[in-house]
Amino acid sequence: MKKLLILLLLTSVTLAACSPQATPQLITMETNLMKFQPAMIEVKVGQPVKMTMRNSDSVDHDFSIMEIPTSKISSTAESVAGHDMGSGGTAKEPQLHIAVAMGKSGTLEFTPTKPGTYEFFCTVAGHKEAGMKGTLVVK
Ligand SMILES: [Cu+2]
Repeated sequence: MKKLLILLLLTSVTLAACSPQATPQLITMETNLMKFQPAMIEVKVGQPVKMTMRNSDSVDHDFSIMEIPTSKISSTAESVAGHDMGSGGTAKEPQLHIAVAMGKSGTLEFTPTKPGTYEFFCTVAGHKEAGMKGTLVVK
C-alpha cells in the first residue's frame, strides 16, 4: 500500500513537470551598431516566448530564422515601409520574422516546439555579413 502511494506521488510530480507552462519567457533584444544584443538566446521547448525587439540603430533591421518548428506565431511591429526581405523572388521566406524600423520596437511571440540550435540573422542586404547574426538555443 505504501509503495502504491509513493508511485502515485511520483506520477503526479511527473505530470506536473510535463504540463504546459503558459507563462511566457520574456526576452529583450536590442539591435544597435549592426549587432544583435544578446547574440545568444536560450529558451525552453513548449513554453511561449515573448520577445521585444528594440531597434536603436539608424537603419531598419529584422530578426529572422529560416527554419524553426514553432506554434502560435504572432507579431506586433511598427511596419517597415518597403521591407521586402531582399527581393529576387527565389529566396525562401524565413519561418520566424519580425522587421523593426529604426528607432522603433516590436514584439514577436512564438512557441518553440523542437529542441535545437537555430541561427537568427537580419535579412537586410549586407547586414548578416556585417555581423548581424546570433544563436537561439531551444532546450
Ligand atoms: Cu539589419
